[in-house]
Amino acid sequence: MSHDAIENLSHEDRAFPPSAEFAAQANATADLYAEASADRVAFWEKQAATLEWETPWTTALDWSDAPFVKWFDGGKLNVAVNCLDRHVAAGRGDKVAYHFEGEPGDTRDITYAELLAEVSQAANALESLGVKAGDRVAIYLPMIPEAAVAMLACARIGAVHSVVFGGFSAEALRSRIEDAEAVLVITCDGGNRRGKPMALKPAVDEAVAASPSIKSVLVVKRTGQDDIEWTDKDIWWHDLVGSQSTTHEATAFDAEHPLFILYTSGTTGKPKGILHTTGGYLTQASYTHKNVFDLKADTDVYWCTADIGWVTGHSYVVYGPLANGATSLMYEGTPDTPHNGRWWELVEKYRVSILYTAPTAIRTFMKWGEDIPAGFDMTSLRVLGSVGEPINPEAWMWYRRVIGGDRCPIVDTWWQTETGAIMISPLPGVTATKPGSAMTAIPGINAEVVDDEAHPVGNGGGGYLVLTEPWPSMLRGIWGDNDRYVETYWSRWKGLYFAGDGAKLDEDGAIWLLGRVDDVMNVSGHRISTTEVESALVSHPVVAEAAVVGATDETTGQGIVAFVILREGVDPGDHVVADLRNHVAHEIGPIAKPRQILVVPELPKTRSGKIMRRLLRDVAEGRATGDTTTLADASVMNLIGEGLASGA
Ligand code: 6R9
Repeated sequence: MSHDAIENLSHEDRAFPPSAEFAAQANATADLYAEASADRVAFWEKQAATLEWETPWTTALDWSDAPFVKWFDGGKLNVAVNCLDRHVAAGRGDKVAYHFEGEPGDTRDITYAELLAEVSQAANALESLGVKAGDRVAIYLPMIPEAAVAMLACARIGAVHSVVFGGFSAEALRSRIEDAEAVLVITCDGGNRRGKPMALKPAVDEAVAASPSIKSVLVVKRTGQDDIEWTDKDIWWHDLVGSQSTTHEATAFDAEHPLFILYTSGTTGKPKGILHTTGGYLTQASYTHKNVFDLKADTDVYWCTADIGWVTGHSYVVYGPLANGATSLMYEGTPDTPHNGRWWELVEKYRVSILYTAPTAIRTFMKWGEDIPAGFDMTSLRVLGSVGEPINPEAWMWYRRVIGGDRCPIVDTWWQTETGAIMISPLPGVTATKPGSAMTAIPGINAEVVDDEAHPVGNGGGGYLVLTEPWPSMLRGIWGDNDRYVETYWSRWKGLYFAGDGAKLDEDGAIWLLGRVDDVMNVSGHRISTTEVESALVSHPVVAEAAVVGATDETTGQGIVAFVILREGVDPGDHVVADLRNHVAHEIGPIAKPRQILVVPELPKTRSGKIMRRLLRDVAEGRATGDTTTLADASVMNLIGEGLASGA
């Protein structure tokens, strides 16, 4: 496979340094970069030492069997003890760990002491079912407190959890159970979604019927739907967990003991079970959460809107915040129920000070209009985060102005399921941020942008993002498939981790993520990223969201085809398409002018908000659409088809 480096086309001059006031109180200062580059491994040892270890490690980093790594070898710790017991022991048991808000408006505040008691009960319950350290447990739950309890109970007894997003199908659940040979499923009757109960149990019944490895199914009662079927493997959570002792003696596990598997889609059909372990993972989740979000555990109310079915939910709803003793908000439902201001109502109600969400959500709010957030008091906010996709400069500016009141630093955080925790991000009290750039690798992390021959492209160049040194929270492999691990991430260039993302470096050395390399188009020999064209489209006042794909073109190799959603109230009119084509040509250059622009009502997205360009490519090239099982909402492709048929 040979490609020319990506062309560095667009240009951004705006920069937003932190205020002197913010910088003066920030957890992380510029010294952190100097400290980490002076001795990277010693730097990570210092971060690891902020956790509670039962036995200290003997070797900080063992990279002798690369790309298989060991961090903090010889050390022993318990993740749940670090997330719960030590805070309670330090007299912080009455502090709220989660403010839970259900979609119907039911609420529950759970303190660290209460969470510890509940996790202890759940740990006892798992042991009573015969679950042992190293066994795999599938968790298939909506965003309810029991999801965090179930994960922590597994961690406490050394069982390996595999969280499967509640929106996934029975078949997706079954194949993940099979791959990990899970012995237990933790699920519930259903969750609340857009004002209605959404049943989960039927999918579990179907999956478990075809999964001989499953011995029991633990069922949380959430919606109280009375129409659920009951099998002889099913046990009510409240019966079994509720009757256990609220204390549980935790044992410490090796730093490299497996903590969880999380499946992520690969380029081929079979999902990859990304494996994370204990000590290094918790070290980096906790360090990044404290420094990237500037967490002040005593005063902040932190809200990461991610679902626990996504890695962001693992590292930044559960492990990072709890390791740091934070108070978090957890919300069950969708942003549009019962009205489009629900999130901002929650920010006002709980005085949320740190908000971490995805560009897709921000662009949706832009489409709904800024008068909605304007109706709420959001002066409590002080740090804003973004993750999941490149954030277009226009969405970044909107986030800063409308949500952040022009006052909050934005941290655009690049990382992956595989990296376990944040890798590239501004530090909010240090970095002068540029709208749309994740800026630079955080202290302790080494990233580079290289060309086909693995040569650094240098400032002003474009190519592939690689990581050049092992990091504590890196994946330890793909469950049951070491060869695929080496092949997927380490075989393209020796000694470099290939992330699969295109990136460019600007004149100042800031990193601009350009999307997955398979999303890069080749138009008449120019390699143009979908992200740049999408950002140009979103910078036009009538556009709310855009997705761009390269469709086979007889003359140019690939032609640029854009799918756009217009902002609320905009009339598609006669000129819009022509105006937008010219706008892109003006913003980037005539080479990037889309061959075709289609106005659509929705875009196909995965659960974590990533646009599935593969499906749009099918539309653009006039094919039947391929596998849609990972779509968050499977009806979207029909909407697009109908929109196109009606002449949009
Ligand atoms: C955390 C998460 C990983 C892929 C990654 C990249 C994209 C994530 C991004 C970003 C640009 C950011 N991505 N954060 N692209 N800027 N700030 O999203 O994990 O679901 O495994 O996806 O997401 O393409 O390679 P995961």
